[in-house]
Amino acid sequence: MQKRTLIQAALVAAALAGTGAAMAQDAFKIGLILPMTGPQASTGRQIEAAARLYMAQNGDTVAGRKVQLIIKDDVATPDQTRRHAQDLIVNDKVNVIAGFGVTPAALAAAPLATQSKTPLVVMAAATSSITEASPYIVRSSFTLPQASVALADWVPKNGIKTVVTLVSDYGPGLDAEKFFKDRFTFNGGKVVESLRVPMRNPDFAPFLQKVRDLKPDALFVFVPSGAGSAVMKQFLERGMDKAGIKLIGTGDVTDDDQLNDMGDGALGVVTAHHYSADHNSAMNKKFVDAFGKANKGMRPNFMAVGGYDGMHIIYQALKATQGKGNGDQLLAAMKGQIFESPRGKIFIDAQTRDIVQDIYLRKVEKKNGQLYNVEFDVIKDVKDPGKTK
Ligand code: VNL
Repeated sequence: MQKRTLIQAALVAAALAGTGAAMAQDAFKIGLILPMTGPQASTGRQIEAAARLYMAQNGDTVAGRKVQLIIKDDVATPDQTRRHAQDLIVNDKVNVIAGFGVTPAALAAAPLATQSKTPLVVMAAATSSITEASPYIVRSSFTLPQASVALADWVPKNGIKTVVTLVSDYGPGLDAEKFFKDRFTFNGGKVVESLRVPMRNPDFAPFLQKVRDLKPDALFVFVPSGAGSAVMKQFLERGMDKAGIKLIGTGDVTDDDQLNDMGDGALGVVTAHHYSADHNSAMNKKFVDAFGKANKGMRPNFMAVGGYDGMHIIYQALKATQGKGNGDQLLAAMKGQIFESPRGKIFIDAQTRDIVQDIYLRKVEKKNGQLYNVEFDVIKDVKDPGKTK
């Protein structure tokens, strides 16, 4: 044989072998759509780090399939979310789409999940109604009603009778405002004013001035992850704490991604949430440790835990379907999962596809020179109070 023919034959053989190998272990693709840049970038950074940690700890081959992450930056903008979701489903032929840093992003992708029968795992966004936007949505994060109702039960038992609410003016903020107010009022408290700040580039100053003038016992705040330190800074600069107004909220405001840099002014702030990096369990200690080691000392926040658990839900579904499940079969295997998360035991309600979890009351305290949300009470197995059915 000519040298040339030999080379050609070798190339053909290699190509055939390549095809065979590719067919045997056709990758299982997870399209992760996250805000990697822009004001919500910390959410993307936390979730990407958590997803990569999960894969490093659990291997990147499941039931014989190589798992591949494809990360797309949507800058938390629904138009870009939709474009990426379309591209991932049609061109990359992903098996699952996941991530979704903000509510408008999750809602933008929902119809595409339905049309293509692709499971969509919401790892961050937390407006109650999201899971109703498509029967293919499963959530590993939390809902604002879960956290707000828990806080509204604690507050009136602790000397707070009047509250002003201050929320970001979009889905999760409106949920927080409504569910806090309804429960607090039912418990005999009074919301004297409800203020809403724009989601994008909020200037809290005029709102905080108004709160100072109204002088409630407490200010209830919801702002998305990443905006908490700006609120805290202006709250302290205006001397609101010295004027006797307590800061309370869902745990988004004392986000573990920023808390340690907020300074001692944050001490004593009480919030309700599903995850604290300080959560006392063997699994969480291991998680926080490994997360820090893999990410230059970064502390995981509630977004990270949503990403980590979302990956677990996907891995378990892939295992349960022996690596061969189509969209409907994967979705069926995601419903009803129960497992231990770094936050405690969690459960994916098969009926609603939403997460059932413990909600903790926490107070900012100093431990070994660092600020933490220290859990002091727990409400077990909280379903989303926002579900209408
Ligand atoms: C949302 C809810 C986003 C809670 C958040 O941070 C958050 C949302 C980015 O549903 O848009 O802390």
